[in-house]
Amino acid sequence: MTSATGSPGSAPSYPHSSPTGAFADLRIDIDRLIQRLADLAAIGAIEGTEGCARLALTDEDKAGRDLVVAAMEELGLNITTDGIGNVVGVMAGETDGPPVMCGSHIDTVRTGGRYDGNLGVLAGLEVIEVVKAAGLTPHRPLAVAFFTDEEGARFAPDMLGSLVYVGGMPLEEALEIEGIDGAIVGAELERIGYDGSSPLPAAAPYAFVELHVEQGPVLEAEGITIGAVDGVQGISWQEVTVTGQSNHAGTTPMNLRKDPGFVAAACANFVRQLALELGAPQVGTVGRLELHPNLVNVVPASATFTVDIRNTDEAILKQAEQRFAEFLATTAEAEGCTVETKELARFEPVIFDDRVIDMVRSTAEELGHSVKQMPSGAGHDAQMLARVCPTAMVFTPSRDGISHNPAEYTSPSDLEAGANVMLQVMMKLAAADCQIGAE
Ligand code: HGY
Ligand code: MN
Ligand code: MN
Repeated sequence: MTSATGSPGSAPSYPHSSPTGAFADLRIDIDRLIQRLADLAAIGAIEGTEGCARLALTDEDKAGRDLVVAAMEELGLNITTDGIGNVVGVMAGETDGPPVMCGSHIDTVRTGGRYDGNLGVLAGLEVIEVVKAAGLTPHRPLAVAFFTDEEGARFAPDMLGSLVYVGGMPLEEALEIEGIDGAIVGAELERIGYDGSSPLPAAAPYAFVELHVEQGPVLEAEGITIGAVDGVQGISWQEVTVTGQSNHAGTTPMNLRKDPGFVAAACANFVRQLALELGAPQVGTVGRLELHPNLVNVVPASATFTVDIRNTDEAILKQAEQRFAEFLATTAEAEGCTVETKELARFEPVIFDDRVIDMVRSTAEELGHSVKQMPSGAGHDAQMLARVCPTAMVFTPSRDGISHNPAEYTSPSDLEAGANVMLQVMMKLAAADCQIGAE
C-alpha cells in the first residue's frame, strides 16, 4: 500500500501485515453515512415514516440509482453498468487485479425501510471516501456495487441482478421476465437508462463482503452488536393459481361451490401449521393473494397467491415443498378446482467462506464489539457472489427485529460499528499479505 503524502518516488511503503497496517486506525464518518442514508431514503419516501418505496426498475429506483452513481462519480470511481443494470464503482489499487468488492441493493419492497440493502451500498461509498481521504492506495482495487432487483418483489426471482452477474441465469432469460404489473425487465431497464453493456457474467471479484441489517430479532435479543454471517437459508418461492367457478354468494349452496378463495385460505393456514410443526428455522409465508373478481357477493372465479418457504436444511425444505404440494392437490380436488403452479425462485442454502467469516469475527473483536456467528434468514446478493469468490456478510441489529416495514431501524452506534468492521475487513482483504482470493 502506498500513501499519497510521500513525495513522488519516496512514498513510504506501509507494512502489509494487517493489524498494524496503515489502515488499522481508519474509521468511517457516521454523520456522513447517516446523511447518505437520509438522502437516499428521501427518494420514494413513505409519508409520515422513515421508510421508502423503490420497487426495482421504477422511476423511484432510477432516481435512487442516479443518486448513488453521482456519489460514485464524486469519488472518482471507475463506473460500469452491465446488461441487467448492476452498477459497480472501482477505486484503483496499486495492482490492477480483481477488486475487493462490497455492496448490496438499493431497490426496496413497497413497505421498505431505509437500511435494507441501502446500508451495504452507502457504507461502501463511505469506506472508499475514508480510504481516499487518508491518501491510501490499497494493494488491490476496492469496489462498491449495487445489484438490480435484489428484492424480487416486482420481478421474481429475488437477487436477480447478482444471479446474472455470477452467471446463474443467462442475461437473455432475465431480460424477458415479466413483473407482477406486466412490465418486462429488459424494457424497464431501457426506459430508465440502465441497460448497460459491461460483460456478463462479470469477472469474479477477489472477495465480497456485504454489510446488511439483520432484519430479525437475534442480535438485539442477545445484546450483540455484530453478526458474522456464515450463510443464507434455502429459499423456495412459487405462485399458485387456483381456478374454480364464480357464482352467486347468496344463492349457491355450500356443497355446490367450487371456491378457490377457500382453497387459498386453507393453503395459507397449512403453510403456517407446517412451519410450526417442522419448527425453527422453518418459515412459511403467503405474502401476495389476489381473488378474481374480488367482490363481496361473488364466489371467486380464481385465486392467485404466492408461497415463500425457507429453511437452512435443504432436505427439510424439500420435504416442506412436497407436503405443501400434496395438501394443495388434495384440497383443490375436493373443492372441484384446478391448480397451476409457477416456480418464482429456488435457491439452496449457501455457506460462506470460513476465512472471511473468521476475518469478520476477529475484526469485530479487535474493534471491541460483541459478535455472534449466525445464518441469514433473508436472501442477499452475497449468496450469489459466494458462487464465484470468498464471501461473507456483516450484520448489525434491527430494532424489534423489524424489516420490510418503514419502521425498520438500526441505531447510529450499530451502523457505525458495522461499517467500521466492513472497512477493516475490506482493507485486510485488499492488503498484499492476504492470500484468500484468486488473483
Ligand atoms: O426475500 C428476501 O429474503 C430478500 O429480502 N430479497
Ligand atoms: Mn436486503
Ligand atoms: Mn429486503
